[in-house]
Amino acid sequence: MSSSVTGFSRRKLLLGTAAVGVAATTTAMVFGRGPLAAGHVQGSNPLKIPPLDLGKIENNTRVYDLDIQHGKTEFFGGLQTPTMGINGSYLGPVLRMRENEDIRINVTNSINEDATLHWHGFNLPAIADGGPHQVIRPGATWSPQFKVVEKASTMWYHSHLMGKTAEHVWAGLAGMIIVDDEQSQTLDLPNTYGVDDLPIALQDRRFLQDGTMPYAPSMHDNMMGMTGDTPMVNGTIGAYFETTTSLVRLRLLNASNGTIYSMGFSDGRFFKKIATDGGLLAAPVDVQLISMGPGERAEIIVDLSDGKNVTLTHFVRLSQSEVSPEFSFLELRPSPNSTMSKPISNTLATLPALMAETAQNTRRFDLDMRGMMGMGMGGGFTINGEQMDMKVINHTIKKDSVEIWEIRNLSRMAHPFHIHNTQFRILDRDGRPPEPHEDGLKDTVLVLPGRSARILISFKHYTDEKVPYMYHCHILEHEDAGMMGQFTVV
Ligand SMILES: [Cu+2]
Repeated sequence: MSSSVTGFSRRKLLLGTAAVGVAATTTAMVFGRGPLAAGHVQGSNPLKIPPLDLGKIENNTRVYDLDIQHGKTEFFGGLQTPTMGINGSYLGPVLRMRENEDIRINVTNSINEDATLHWHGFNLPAIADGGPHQVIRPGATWSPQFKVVEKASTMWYHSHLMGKTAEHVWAGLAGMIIVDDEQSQTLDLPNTYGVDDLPIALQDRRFLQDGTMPYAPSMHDNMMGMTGDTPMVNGTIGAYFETTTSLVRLRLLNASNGTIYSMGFSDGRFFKKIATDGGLLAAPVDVQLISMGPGERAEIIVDLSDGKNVTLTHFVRLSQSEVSPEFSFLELRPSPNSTMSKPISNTLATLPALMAETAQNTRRFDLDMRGMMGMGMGGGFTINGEQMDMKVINHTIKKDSVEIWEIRNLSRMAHPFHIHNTQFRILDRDGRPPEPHEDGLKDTVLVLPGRSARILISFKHYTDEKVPYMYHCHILEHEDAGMMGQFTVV
């Protein structure tokens, strides 16, 4: 593909995933001349906004019907790319639901192979989780039910089939979920879907000349995570969006297989981060660049009242103070007739104080890669020296217990560590308290090489003696290669 096809210039990745991971989260980074000189990049395709799916109410339950299907998607003019999607050819609808609602999701598998759908970020019964043990056979329908106990947040769903998560997500089996709650709806925040409140699923893909994007990872891809040279938002390459309000809320989701994004704007402008993975922060935090591993979400508010076009961009760090634009994801074009938004609320949510002393137990999780030189498919990635075994329950946890999990990265690349069935808080990173912009509810924590993070975690509401939940690296190639373990809550 030539760059003229997309309207965005594309360059080779300057740094591998590990090196990109070094671009740690920071709130006061100085942009070098590079990105400023580069300016904003013009998009050529209107941003695709996934349909909003509110389900339907049946017997006080909100019911969604999802269909996993094969499809063909036109990413480039005139070329049909074989893909997979949910209720469509690529990705899925945005499901919207409220705290305390009972929901049921009827998931029909219309592809010719097994699949699952995992509800990433939710505290829910193990049998409803949609992990590797809840396989949906071709032609079958799976109907998990659960009560939404989460606060207002941006969650997501994706296939989580043992050994095939990476391939399925690459093909398109993922979608976003928006949770609302009563308190959040009284806040002054942009909240009109598709107008000033936008779902932004960030991905990168690698295309062949014929327009196909086969999942064919090399040895290097299996080690570093499968990455692409073509960025897309909601399946839109070279996306632009015409804004009509001075403030816009972007619900960022890193839905890539293996790329750690450092997200900011082409002119280096500051923006406000208002939410982490599992909900709103206590207060908005001003940031210039945020680091997001695969699986992580961040809600941000960008101020466009200066009327200037600006591009949502993934940067790579060149030095302590210099970054270079790597992927131009989305051009925002303020309409000259834009309306002034209300200033956003200064207080967003009430988060409980972190009390490490309430923990009854500490567990350690050592992330490592061994024998990298001779590593073939499926080898090399371990947690506490072990690889995922569907028949082994690695940890049994008491319901309602509070624990500290210490995640240590002994390897030479960054790993986003995700835990099912819970929203946790970061206690500290290498002994230092988390920065304000990540001091909120999390289900995935990015741990850089040689670093560690301690999290405070509890397991509420549900028990199941037999059916486990997963914890794993969310670089999907690592997960599929065994960097995953299982726990039950009893
Ligand atoms: Cu990993």
